[in-house]
Amino acid sequence: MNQAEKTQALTFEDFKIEVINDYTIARISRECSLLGRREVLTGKAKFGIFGDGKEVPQLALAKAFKNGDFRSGYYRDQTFMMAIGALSVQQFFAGLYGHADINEDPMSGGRQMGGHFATHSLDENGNWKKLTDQKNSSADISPTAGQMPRLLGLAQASKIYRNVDNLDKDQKFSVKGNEVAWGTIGNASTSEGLFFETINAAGVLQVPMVMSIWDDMYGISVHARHQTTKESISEILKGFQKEEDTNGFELLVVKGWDYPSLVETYEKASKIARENHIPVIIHVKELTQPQGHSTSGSHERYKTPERLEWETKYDCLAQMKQWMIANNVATSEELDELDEKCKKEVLEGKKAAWSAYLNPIKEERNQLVSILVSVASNSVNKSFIEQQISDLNAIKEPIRKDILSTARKVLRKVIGEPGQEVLKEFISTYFDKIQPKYSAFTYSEGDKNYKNIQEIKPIYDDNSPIVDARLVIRDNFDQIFAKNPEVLIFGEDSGYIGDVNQGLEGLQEKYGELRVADAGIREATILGQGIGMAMRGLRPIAEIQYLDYLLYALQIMSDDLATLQYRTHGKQKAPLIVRTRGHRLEGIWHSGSPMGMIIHALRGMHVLVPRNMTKAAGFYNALLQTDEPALVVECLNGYRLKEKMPNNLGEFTTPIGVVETIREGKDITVLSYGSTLRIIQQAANELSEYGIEVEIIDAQSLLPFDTNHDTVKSLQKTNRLLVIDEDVPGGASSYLLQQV
Ligand SMILES: Cc1ncc(C[n+]2csc(CCOP(=O)(O)OP(=O)(O)O)c2C)c(N)n1
Ligand SMILES: [Mg+2]
Repeated sequence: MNQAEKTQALTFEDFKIEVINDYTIARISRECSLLGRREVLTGKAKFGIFGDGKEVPQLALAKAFKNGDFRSGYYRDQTFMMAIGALSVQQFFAGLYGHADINEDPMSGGRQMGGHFATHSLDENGNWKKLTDQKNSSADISPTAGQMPRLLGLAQASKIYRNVDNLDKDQKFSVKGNEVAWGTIGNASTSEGLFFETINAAGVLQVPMVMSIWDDMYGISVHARHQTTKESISEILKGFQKEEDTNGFELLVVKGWDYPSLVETYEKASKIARENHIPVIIHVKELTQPQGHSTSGSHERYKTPERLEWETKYDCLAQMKQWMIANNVATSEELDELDEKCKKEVLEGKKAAWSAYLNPIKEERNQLVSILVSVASNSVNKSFIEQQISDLNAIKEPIRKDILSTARKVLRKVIGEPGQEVLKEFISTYFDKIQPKYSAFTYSEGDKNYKNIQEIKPIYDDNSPIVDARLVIRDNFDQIFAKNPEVLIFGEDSGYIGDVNQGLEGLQEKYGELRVADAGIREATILGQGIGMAMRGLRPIAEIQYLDYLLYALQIMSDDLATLQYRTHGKQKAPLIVRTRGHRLEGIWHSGSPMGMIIHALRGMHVLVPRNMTKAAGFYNALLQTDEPALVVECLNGYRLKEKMPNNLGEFTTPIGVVETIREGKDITVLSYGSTLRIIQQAANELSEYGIEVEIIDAQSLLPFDTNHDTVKSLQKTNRLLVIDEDVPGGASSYLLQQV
């Protein structure tokens, strides 16, 4: 061999190794799906939804995926997660078993079903890791297409980092905006409005987003003819294609079993999106679902024999194998041997996951049993307790409920005996130890929790002018933008005219079109822009024009934003501020105050209802010090009222979770919030003429509410409570009553 031949041979060797490595990952992933289904059907796991039939395109995606990039996808992506090194076989099974330990199931610590993937953006102390040094996956949610709005924001962050100065000096989140946000979605889920809303917005914004559509012609049992016009998503998306001198998308179509074409397509897409910030859609056709949709059914019920036969032949792994043999990458025998090896590896990983899941519980059982043995020795109920011990020991695979209910059954019998105290102690320490595994991180548990924010009062002097209240909020935003380069705001009419009530007047001119931006009329994706950008270290403020229209975004706030810290066991966060305005009852949609609906949907967020613009400004200043998502509802009829301009704009804070007594009185406590307070104050003045003194409390913060219990203290004094608001009967006022 001469040098040239040697180099060529070497390159071919490298190529072979890479392809075999790819195939191995895909094969292991397939074996996980096959064994995973069996684990569910034999009762070890409750439900399984797997990535079989979608392995090969995910290898191609993983090859094009670089450090700093983000995925926003759905439950089919296990092969991708394995290929980027974020999911091992043992972790895959830990997720399937719902192992309540974030070190065992790094996707969610057992909080989500298997198939909901995530990487860790935060360290043990809740601080950002260097996201540009790792491959990132935003945490999946179950609602189909729910990953789309967030994807838009993840992509937009790159655009902001590339074009706004003085951001991210340490390159923790971005290296010059070179990161791509990769979306995945099933063909049927493209029927959702969120899909189309996101595609349109990405075309307008021109952000580095690559959207893969895994097309297997079905959504559970429902065929493409019921899902998609022309039965082809790429056909109908053609109008979004970029032409010379227009914005738009690059649109690529590729067969899901064609490994070399997939690798080429993904490389191309990556380059277009990364370098030029042009979004790309990849329609990956001819995929299959070898085991059907999930463990809840079998696809023989709805696929024809011809379709099933086609799926066997065009199974992407079978096709990749054939291609490898045809191209001398490996022989058929070598691949069969490799398949066997993968199968063994998966079996071992599964076993390890099951022991890791079961052993701590067995250990807890042993602790209880040894306590019960000693309790029994001094008890008149000895034989009853011994029976309980033997029943508990007989359970081959105990769960925590078995342990706790045995402890309680025995406790009921030994009331009054010396064993009572030991058992009570066991039960309460068991709860203290175990409960956080299931409930921690509904809110941030780091030092940026709202409880750590100091209250700073607004400062006035004799010369403080009295102004239209909108100027207080505007000048406060001005300070916020000047001080914090990572803050940006966007919404309908928020840019050029500075919002419908001119609370942002002149700020676009001052801070640029990227930081103070107009957005299309598309509330869900305005929210998604905020979520995605907040997940990449920016401090977005998403503006929803009126409270009445928050409902379009409520689903994504509830499912995605409010659950993020919880569902990742504190490993991801999106400290997004949502700004809106409402209250004042003027019609069905202009403008109501459906606060009950909102606070019940948004546990995991703060919901704040400032009564005036100074209070609102103080909330924004406070929220920027926390790392928790929040909704601020300004009073729609408050912008033209007069308020005194504070001297310390951008600094004073309104405390979160603390009420304010705005009038003292001894006869009745009236609790309210927002616009109604002014009416109540007038009524209180009238009542005073009749000798009735009303104590008025402004709730200000509905979630969390009154953490100092000041309302109860007032009630102890007055013995009477009236809760007033503009919501429907049984709405937020019922919540307040329940809290008090
Ligand atoms: C909003 C919503 N509606 C219904 C479901 C139940 N569901 C889960 S997956 C699915 C079908 C999705 O099909 P497709 O997008 O083609 O993905 P595939 O499973 O075929 O890969 C449905 C209806 C859901 N998770 N969310
Ligand atoms: Mg499908």
